[in-house]
Amino acid sequence: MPSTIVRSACPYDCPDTCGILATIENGQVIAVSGDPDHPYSKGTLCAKMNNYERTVHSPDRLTTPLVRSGPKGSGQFRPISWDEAIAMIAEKWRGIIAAHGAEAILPYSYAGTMGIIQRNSGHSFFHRLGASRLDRTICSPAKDEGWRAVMGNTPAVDPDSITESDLVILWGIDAAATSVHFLHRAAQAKKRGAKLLVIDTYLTRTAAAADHAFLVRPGSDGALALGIMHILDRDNRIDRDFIKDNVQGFPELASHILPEYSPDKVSALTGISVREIEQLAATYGQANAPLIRLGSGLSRYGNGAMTIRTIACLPALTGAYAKPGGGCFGGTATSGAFAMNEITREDFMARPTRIVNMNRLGEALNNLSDPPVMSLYVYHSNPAAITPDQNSVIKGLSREELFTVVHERFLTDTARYADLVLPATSSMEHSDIYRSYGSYCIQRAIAAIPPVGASKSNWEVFALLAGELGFEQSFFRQSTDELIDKVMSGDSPWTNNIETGIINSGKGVRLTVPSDPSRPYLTPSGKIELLNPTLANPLPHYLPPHAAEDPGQFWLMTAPAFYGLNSSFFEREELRSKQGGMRIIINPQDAADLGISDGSVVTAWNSYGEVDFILGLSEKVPSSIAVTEGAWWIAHSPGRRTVNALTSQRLTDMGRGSTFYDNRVDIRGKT
Ligand SMILES: Nc1nc2c(c(=O)[nH]1)N[C@H]1C(S)=C(S)[C@@H](COP(=O)(O)OP(=O)(O)OC[C@H]3O[C@@H](n4cnc5c(=O)[nH]c(N)nc54)[C@H](O)[C@@H]3O)O[C@H]1N2
Ligand SMILES: Nc1nc2c(c(=O)[nH]1)N[C@H]1C(S)=C(S)[C@@H](COP(=O)(O)OP(=O)(O)OC[C@H]3O[C@@H](n4cnc5c(=O)[nH]c(N)nc54)[C@H](O)[C@@H]3O)O[C@H]1N2
Ligand SMILES: [Mo]
Repeated sequence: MPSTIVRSACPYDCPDTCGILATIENGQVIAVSGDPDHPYSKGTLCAKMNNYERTVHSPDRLTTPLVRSGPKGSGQFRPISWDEAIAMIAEKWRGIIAAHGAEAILPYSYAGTMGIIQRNSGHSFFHRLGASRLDRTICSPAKDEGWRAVMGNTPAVDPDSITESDLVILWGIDAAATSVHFLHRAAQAKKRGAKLLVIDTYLTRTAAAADHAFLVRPGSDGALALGIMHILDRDNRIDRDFIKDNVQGFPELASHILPEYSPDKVSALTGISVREIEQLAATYGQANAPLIRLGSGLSRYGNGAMTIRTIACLPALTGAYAKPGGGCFGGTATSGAFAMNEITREDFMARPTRIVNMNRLGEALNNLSDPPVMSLYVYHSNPAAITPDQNSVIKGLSREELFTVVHERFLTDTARYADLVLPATSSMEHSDIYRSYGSYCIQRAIAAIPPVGASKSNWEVFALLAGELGFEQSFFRQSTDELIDKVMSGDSPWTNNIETGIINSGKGVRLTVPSDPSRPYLTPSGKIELLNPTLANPLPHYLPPHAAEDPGQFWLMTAPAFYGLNSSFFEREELRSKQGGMRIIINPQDAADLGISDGSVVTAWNSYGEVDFILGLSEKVPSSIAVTEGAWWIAHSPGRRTVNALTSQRLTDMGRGSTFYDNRVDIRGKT
């Protein structure tokens, strides 16, 4: 049979949401490449997606429902049919609901697929069931709250405006790993003569592409931003006309806060020399259209929202927000473009049910009462690997009386603890509509091949469960494509001038960001709010991170892997070996002081747990920092735990977010 090319979208949780072209032969994906017609990714893919067919047709794909036949966590299962699996879930849940109420059932999902339908397809079902709700705050809610504190609902600039930037600062983002198409644009800007700076805690791959990298002490970026603002004010590099018309609270910030943040004090807080702070402030102050690209790393601390809030104030001082190519880009928020209520169906809830913070799953499984969590339904997420405080999560998953269902493509660390495993389709096997958080593009994708084995999509499983439980709403009898049509049917200025035919053709298209030139800042005051009277701290100031007071020689950077994405892609042996195994990387001098050597197995530990890693040494990592990249699976780790056994359930200052980077550890040779 001749091969065909099918247009599709990358489903993973990455800001780029690339357009892909899949070559299909005999109902199998045999190759993928970048779609040159995609307006943002323009024909290139990352190192992980280049061989997506190896994930789709991996010999390790789950192909049939499995029921546990050994102790929890043993990974021993036997196959059963879908009919038996669905009947078993319905029967167990009926019993749990009768004994404890439906809130004893907890869904757990995040971003295995970013497609709007498959990602959100459990919401309507669990609302109708009356289950506990999950507060999905593991990624970057503190970043959103920090931005909102200053800019309200002001949309981010189009990342393509970078063509007009004369200074680009990649702040807390390893763009080479996590947003490679933005890095391409930044590198082009540099070629044109723009300056490219990186602010991070160690010299990442991204730092290698920059003119200069500033290495801060973890969690101290807010102080750095205040120090820059202090110098801009001191040196009169402030755009007073812009401030007068567009900014609320500069006089208060300048008189009450900035005087405290002298270069000396900021140097002591950040670990950056006074000379470098002066140099950074001067470079920023002299730039015409400086663009800050904010990552999420620096928001995953106890002070994360305040850090982002403080940095978001910076472009207001020089008027950079009004300059094409200037400002601050943290990510795009496009839910306004879609009729999201058509899929979430809050109205199916008989009453508002309990909300459980996903970062505190360990606490919820072990300690919640009234009712306790008696069943966990996990879909497109791998909490045993990616959720903080792994020991607590695994203790909870080990509870004999907990009925755990995991809907997955692979037998992940979480699936190993399931009572029932359901096989999931990959994005090649179901249709969906994709949006992006790093650009303003959307794309509709069709199923390019039949399901692998007996796998089913998220939506198909919820539709089956709704049928088995006798849910009366005809909503649950719709197809994925009908749902996509409904979500796209709204009358929205974002989509009104895109032809439906173009969206339905599967091409990536750009949304139109609604804007009103007479009201550029969508805050309550209509101005950029350096002073936000609705907050407990009306003015930004420096807050220390949680771990400032913790013991431990090293601050642990739980960074993204270049060859992995959270715990995804670790099914691919070639990517694991390119990543160099599950390593922890420290400065050679620190290793010499501890008497531990390159390539040996070491144990990192703190009050939450102990994890074995292969030791790596690099001058790119400053003293007292330890870097580990990727959320590895326990099966591929040198010990019995992975990175999140060292992270905590503590939350951010606003947004109830995760604090993955806010930890310290000690390291010793493995005994
Ligand atoms: N290859 C790859 N791509 C990914 C992912 C992945 O795991 N791998 N994950 C995806 C997901 S879910 C997300 S949310 C995005 C996240 O991508 P980003 O927005 O880039 O955020 P992070 O990757 O969390 O953190 C990026 C950087 O923050 C740095 N950092 C940590 N603490 C501090 C600090 O205190 N100050 C400063 N200045 N820097 C600090 C880290 O060293 C790291 O280099 O990427 C997505 N893309
Ligand atoms: N140490 C540390 N931990 C982190 C982070 C970090 O930087 N450091 N990053 C955090 C962040 S930002 C995030 S967003 C979270 C992400 O956490 P998760 O959203 O849990 O992401 P993944 O680890 O990629 O796991 C997704 C799972 O979904 C499965 N899957 C894919 N498609 C489908 C589908 O269509 N249906 C079903 N049922 N399953 C599917 C995949 O096989 C995979 O096992 O991790 C967080 N954890
Ligand atoms: Mo994320």
